Amino acid sequence: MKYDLTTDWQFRQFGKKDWLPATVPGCIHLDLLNNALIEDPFYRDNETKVQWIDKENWEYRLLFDIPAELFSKQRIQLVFEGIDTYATVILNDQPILNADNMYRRWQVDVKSILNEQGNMLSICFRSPIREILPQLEKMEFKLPAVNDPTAGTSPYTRKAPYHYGWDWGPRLVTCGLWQPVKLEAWDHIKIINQNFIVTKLTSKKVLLEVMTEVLSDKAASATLKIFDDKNQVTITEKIKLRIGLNKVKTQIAIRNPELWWPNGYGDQPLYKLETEISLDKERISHCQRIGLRTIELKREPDQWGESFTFIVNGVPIYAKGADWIPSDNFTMRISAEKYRYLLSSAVQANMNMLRVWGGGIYEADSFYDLCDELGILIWQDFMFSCSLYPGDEKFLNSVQEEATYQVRRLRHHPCIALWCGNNEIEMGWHDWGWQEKFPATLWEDYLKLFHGILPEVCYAEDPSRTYWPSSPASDLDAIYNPNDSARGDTHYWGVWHKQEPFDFYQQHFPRFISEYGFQSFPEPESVRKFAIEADHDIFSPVMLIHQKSGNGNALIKSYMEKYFKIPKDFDHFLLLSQVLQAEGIKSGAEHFRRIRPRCMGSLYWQINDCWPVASWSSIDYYGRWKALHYYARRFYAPILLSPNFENDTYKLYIVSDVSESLPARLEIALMNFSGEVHSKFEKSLLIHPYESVVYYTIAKKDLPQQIDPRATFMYCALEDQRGNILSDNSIYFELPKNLKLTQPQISYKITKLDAEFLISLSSKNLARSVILKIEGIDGFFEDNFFDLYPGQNREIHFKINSDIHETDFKKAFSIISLFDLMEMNE
Ligand code: BMA
Repeated sequence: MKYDLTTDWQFRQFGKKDWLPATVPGCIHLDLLNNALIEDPFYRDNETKVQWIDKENWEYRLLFDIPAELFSKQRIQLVFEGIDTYATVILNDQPILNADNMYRRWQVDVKSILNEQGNMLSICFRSPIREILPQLEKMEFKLPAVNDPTAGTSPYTRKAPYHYGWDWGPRLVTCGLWQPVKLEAWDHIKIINQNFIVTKLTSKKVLLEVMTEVLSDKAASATLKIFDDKNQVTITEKIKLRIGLNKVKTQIAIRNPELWWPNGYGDQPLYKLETEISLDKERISHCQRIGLRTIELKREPDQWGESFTFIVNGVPIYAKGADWIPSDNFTMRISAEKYRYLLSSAVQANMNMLRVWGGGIYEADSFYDLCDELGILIWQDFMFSCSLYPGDEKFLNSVQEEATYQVRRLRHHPCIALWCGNNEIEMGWHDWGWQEKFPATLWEDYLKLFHGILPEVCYAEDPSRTYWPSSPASDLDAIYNPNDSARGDTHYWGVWHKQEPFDFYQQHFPRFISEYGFQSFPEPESVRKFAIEADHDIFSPVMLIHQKSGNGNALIKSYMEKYFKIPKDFDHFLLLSQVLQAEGIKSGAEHFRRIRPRCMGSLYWQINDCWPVASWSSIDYYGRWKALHYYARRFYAPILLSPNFENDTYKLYIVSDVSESLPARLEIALMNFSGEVHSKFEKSLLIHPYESVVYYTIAKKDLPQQIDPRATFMYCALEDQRGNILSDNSIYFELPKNLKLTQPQISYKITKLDAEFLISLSSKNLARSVILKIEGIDGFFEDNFFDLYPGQNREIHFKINSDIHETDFKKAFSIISLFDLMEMNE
């Protein structure tokens, strides 16, 4: 029996008199905001004005009664799903808990302290900064913390590293009850956890080993029943319970199983398994939803080094996706709807894997439930990133508790593909000068944590999955260069951090690329939510506060100069930065797909944002898709037609993530920007399953001499047998800034349908990077940021969230293209 303690909380600053209403789950910043004591930290430069909060201590309290039925139970536990972070908990004047790790669940037996009425629960949160600073002063050196170079307290506290700031996030060091608080009560028995391991899987039958952990205060025989919602499983067994913790093992078989697949490879059927245990008159139950699949990480020697391929149900999967960070600095604001929107956006962009990056949080249950439903595999980092960590016993014990709790919480999800120790720590030690600067004992501490405790927890609690020590890493032992492209996963940051041009992606041949990225700004409508007119300059103080990657804005500008012409208009600059980012990542992503099976995964950095900011994201904080997300849908399509210029030759690759051979027609047209076709070529072909193959080549020297490379392009399209375009792409012979684009002559028609508008458009001449805009109307263009080829007709749907009159829509709607962004008509 459960009883939520989430209403009627109060809070105050330690030492102050008045109590104010608080929200649980919540955090101090949101409570101050809700009580109008601070302004929105995301607005303009407010972040800088709220830095005092994390130096103070804060008190929370709740006066509560409990229902008679719950009070009558033999055992009552007070359960905190998550406490952020240093807190002393007092119940009815008795100290019951000292918390120091936000990533674990805390539970305390409180039966003997509770009253039926008038209980007082109070919690004092100590400043996470002041908790550590005095200890730091006594130390010979501070542990490196890329995100927290000044105070340097972050690595010492088991609290989300990104709260202390990141190169896409503000510094907002929260405290509070960030997860639900409740009472859990029972009489004699309780199921505390359950695990399901697929021991055999064929298309006819799946065998599962079920481990049910039961807490009992009686030694007695009981009955265990397991059944499912599809009526495929019913087992009833007599079990013997001892006093204390019982691990009950059961086998179940499911005939004609429906297998779970990642997005793009099949469906995501899920089985809801109900377990009931009856002992005398007491009957308890537990429900768990699972998916039937096997997953392994295949690492075998091959001609390029060692493979790094995820295999699901025996099928090698090309992992397509991005890195995931927390979707808000104040995580309690992330609703299940927000998760659904973002994860559905990942699916719409043909993604099948996200990496939950190690500087954030272990996400909420609803996140993993949705990934199960949508077929998104999760590369799950443990929450350690870009720092070295303490190696003392207290810290290691705390991590062990945390990891055990998290693995046991998440292991039944079919979406989880891999446990990974940390983000970029092995790389930090090898490549960022840490090895030279710090004593070798820190490396020993590293090994204790990431090659000792974490893999031991994983093997003990979840032997069915691989533990991978770090991202990037090259092996289970830290013996190779962690970012070796011959083995393991790789992060490539030459583009962006080292200012290398986009075509440098093509010099890299990783086995699995788990990070590469390029920044852009959110679109004007999003920027207007945090910046006023006076801030509308990318180098204004407010815009620089919303850029956390050093000289990022200057970097965007210098890349833009390289490929495009710099817009004079601020809004146009924001939009062109998105086109720039999308073009850059497209060139990387297509390359990493073309080189399959050498590379078997592409995760770009990053899909989402935690606040409104210039960042590497493809969806901004408000949920608006940037150009990159529209591009991702194309470059991650199951069939990709990808032209590439190699050794003075244009090569047309077709990359397939599809299991069957597909008959298709390739069409290539060389034309000028007004649509006059110089030459045309067509070819029928069979697309090879799960392969990347060159189907057509043309040497540069064989291109007609008389064409003007600045005003000509090669349009390439791949059609299925019904004439639907599977993938199309174009070759331009010059950089965008050198093209002789002309003002697009776009005509369009708007039709109102049920919950959407249909925009039919075509252009007489080439319109590059067409951007459909709508001002002040909430909704979503199903496609955007595309090239409109001469004479081509396109139909784009705009989904509306509320009823809009056609005339209002027409007034708010406009179209621009690269020609306008680069202000070529001046
Ligand atoms: C990666 C990540 C993050 C960072 C990103 C951009 O390496 O792991 O630490 O935000 O780079 O610099």
